[in-house]
Amino acid sequence: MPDGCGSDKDCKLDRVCEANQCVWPQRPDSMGAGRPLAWSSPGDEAPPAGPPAQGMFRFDPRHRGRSPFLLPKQKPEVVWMVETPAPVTSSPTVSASGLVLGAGHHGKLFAVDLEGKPAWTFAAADMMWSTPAIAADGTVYVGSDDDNLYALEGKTGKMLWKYRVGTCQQTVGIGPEATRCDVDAGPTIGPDGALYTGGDGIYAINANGTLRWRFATGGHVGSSPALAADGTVYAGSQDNSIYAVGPDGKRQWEFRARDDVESSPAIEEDGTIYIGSDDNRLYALSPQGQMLWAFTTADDVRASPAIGRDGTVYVGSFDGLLYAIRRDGTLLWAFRTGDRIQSSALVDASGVILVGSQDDRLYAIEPDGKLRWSVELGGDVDSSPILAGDGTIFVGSDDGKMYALRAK
Ligand SMILES: [Ca+2]
Ligand SMILES: [Ca+2]
Ligand SMILES: [Ca+2]
Repeated sequence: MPDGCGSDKDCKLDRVCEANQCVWPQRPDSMGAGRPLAWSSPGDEAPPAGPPAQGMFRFDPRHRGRSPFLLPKQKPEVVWMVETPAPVTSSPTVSASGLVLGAGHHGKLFAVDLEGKPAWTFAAADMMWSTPAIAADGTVYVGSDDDNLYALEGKTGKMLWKYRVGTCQQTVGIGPEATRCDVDAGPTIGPDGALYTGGDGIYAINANGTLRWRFATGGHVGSSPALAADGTVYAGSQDNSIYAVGPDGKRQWEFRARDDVESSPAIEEDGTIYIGSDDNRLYALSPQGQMLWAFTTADDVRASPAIGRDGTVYVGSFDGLLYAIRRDGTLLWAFRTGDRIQSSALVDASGVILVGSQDDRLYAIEPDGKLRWSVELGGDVDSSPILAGDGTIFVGSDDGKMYALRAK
């Protein structure tokens, strides 16, 4: 009786004990699905009617990287890991039914339970950099370098459909034509279930796998689109531009950075868009596409910014520093790690920041910039960590492992 329980205390995460079984409490809305592990924090805009907050890259369509949960005070330990033969750079995702999903460069999406026991795997024809997304109905979406966006049945991993992005003549392997149409971006799920991702442009794909619109760009889009409350879609491209695309798929504006934009945008409550570029800058743009300020670091900003509840923006740079930047674009503090930062930071409910570095460590940093703890893993931590309701942290590493860490 693995799920047997006498009280709610016997149940992991936020499950409750009913009839001696640990079950997910029903959500108070009409969705019918089990309660997600996280919603956007109180005071945020109402969450979109659908996906749980950790059901996609950066937790929700605004991409603020805010967790409603608390990071452990004490240094956590690895409680289990999933081993794969290739780096895991995408961010894990936790489903409302208690599956942890990871995707790796070995080309597979793997689903394990909250104790790391394998549930299913799905193999694509090429590497996966994409963070899996989970819709309210349990459908799992992930992209692959084989140029497809896949929709999978959440319980079994069975493929429901695939959508081929672009018309690249070579779909797999390396080289410009093999990579131009890669689906690297973790799909963003909109309130109506539409999926936003990138390839040889920005794509909006209906929940049934048909194309809603494609917005052509001059370069590959690896940036995961962010979706504003009014339906505007923002994404960066390797053509150096940041685009705003209307719900109709038409261009609203284009902002030119000075180098590739691999970072994914985050949208502040007032509509300000934050995004990094290989030109070493973090940009703050108005909803009309005007530059409010640019903060210059010493190397590429590929990570996606997180926005704290007080408006502080947190982003790492290839210069090895995690920056905390005030709303006006001035530096609050910088925290030095031992190598490049590609990982996008998470902000917990009390403002503590969690980020990985290529020095192989995962750092928890207090809101004042002081180190709380760090944990050494087996390789670069480019993956963006996520946090579950019981304080468990899930993160991938270049050593091929997806880790679960928990404090005693
Ligand atoms: Ca490809
Ligand atoms: Ca650069
Ligand atoms: Ca390293």
